[in-house]
Amino acid sequence: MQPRIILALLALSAVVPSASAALVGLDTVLVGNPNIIAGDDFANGVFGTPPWFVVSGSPGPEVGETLAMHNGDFIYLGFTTDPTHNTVAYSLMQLTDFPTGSFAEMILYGVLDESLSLGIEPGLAVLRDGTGAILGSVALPPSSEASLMLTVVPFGHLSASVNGFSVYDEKLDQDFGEVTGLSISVVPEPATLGLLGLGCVFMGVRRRLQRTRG
Ligand SMILES: [Ca+2]
Repeated sequence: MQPRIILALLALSAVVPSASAALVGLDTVLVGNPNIIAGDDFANGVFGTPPWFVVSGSPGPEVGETLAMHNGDFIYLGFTTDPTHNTVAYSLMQLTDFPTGSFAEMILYGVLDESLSLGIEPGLAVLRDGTGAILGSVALPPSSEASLMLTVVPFGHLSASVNGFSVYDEKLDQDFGEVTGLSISVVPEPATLGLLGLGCVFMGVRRRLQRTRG
């Protein structure tokens, strides 16, 4: 990860509220093309394999095949992409214990400085682009478990679903290059804070850095 990105992540950590009590068990997380690029089944008892970057909070421990995510925990996984192979990116995040009042968000970051955020709270899933604009949403039946899927074809199709309920399934209006990173966050109440999107904050920091770099 580039030093500037690390600095951006550290800067973000200053604005994320500190951890509180609620826990979400996080199961398998994968990104693939469709060969697995990065992922973790959280089964080895060692957080950081592959190297997640802890932006805020204190995720863990890994127990069994789940990672405990507390309110305010935000972890980031960046990876090198290969434009000749990363034609499709799919991602999967499974929440095994997702109590009322929780909010969780999975964000894919693209090489074109774009992002896609799939956020859920019990009963509702919302997909947003990097500007925070809502691309789609769906009401969900009550469930303490959630399986989030985001599949992106660069310059093509985007599909997002939670527990099999479609949030979005059509061509993207805006280009989204190869996926360069994935973040997972669980944020405290009020849930509306989460729906505004930590990803938007993150992307704002990235954009400022891009401009600085450019
Ligand atoms: Ca692990």
